[in-house]
Amino acid sequence: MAGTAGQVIKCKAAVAWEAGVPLSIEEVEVAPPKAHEVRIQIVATSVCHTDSYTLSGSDSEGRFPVILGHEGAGIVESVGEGVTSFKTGDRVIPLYIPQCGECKFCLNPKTNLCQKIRVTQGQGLMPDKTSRFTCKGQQLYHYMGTSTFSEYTVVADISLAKIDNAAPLEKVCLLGCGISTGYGAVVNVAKRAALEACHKGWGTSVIIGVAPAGHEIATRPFQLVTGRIWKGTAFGGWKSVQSIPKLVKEYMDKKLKVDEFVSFTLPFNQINESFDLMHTGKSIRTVLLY
Ligand code: AHE
Ligand code: ZN
Ligand code: ZN
Repeated sequence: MAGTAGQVIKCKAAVAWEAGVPLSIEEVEVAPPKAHEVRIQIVATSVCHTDSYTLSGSDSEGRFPVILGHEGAGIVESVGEGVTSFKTGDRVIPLYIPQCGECKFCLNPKTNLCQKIRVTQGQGLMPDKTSRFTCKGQQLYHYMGTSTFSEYTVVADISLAKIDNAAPLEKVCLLGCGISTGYGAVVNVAKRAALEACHKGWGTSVIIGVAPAGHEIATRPFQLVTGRIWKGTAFGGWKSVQSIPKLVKEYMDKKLKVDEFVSFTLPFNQINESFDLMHTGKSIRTVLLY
């Protein structure tokens, strides 16, 4: 076991104290993992539009103060009681859609939306309804079950994929959301994007983005009457625990491109700049290294 197992770890994190305010780099305390939880050292994380969406205050589930971040990769530091699939030193990618393997959703091949811990995850808490993060004496919320904007984070053991130990974490972190979502939407769910652009009679349009609470989308019924299919998907439809290691392998075998999506690599302290680079369209993804 690591020398830090069982102890509170003090480390660097980007804290969102309130909506609409830039993140602040703070020293936070990360409690040890409880039963069926894993504490991870995040080596690399990237920023996704959904982090920005939640930071803006538009996310109906957004809670503050919080440690955002859901696209990361790291190394297992220690595991809680009853964890059998992971050990210290394993390379891992945290999963904002878990795969418990036993809920009604996991047992249905039509969906990847495991619901085992969805309620507490949406509340910004671990499955036992508590948080592992504190800063300046205040409890911080978790985010999407991952909180990768912290040098150390704690996730449920069903929210983690073990990957090839040789995979470059500063690249495969992108498989935690963006690339998997876009790639999966195409290969698992559809071949086209906009409903208007998809083929009359059989084309499928897939919604993958997030929208502010209360916003709606509309189309002319004609588009559907004429056989076009309109659906949505999260995380590209991948059943996460079993699929992410395969996507990492596809990347290692040079069958899936990832490096091409990394526009910049910056030190973690420059996280607010990576939000700016994303908003101004200068980056597809900025990878942040701790
Ligand atoms: N809390 C949000 C939900 C936002 C949402 O749709 N999230 C996507 C992931 S976005 C990745 O960049 C998702 O997978 N959702 C599945 C789920 O169960 O939330 C809101 O707006 O309510
Ligand atoms: Zn995302
Ligand atoms: Zn499940």
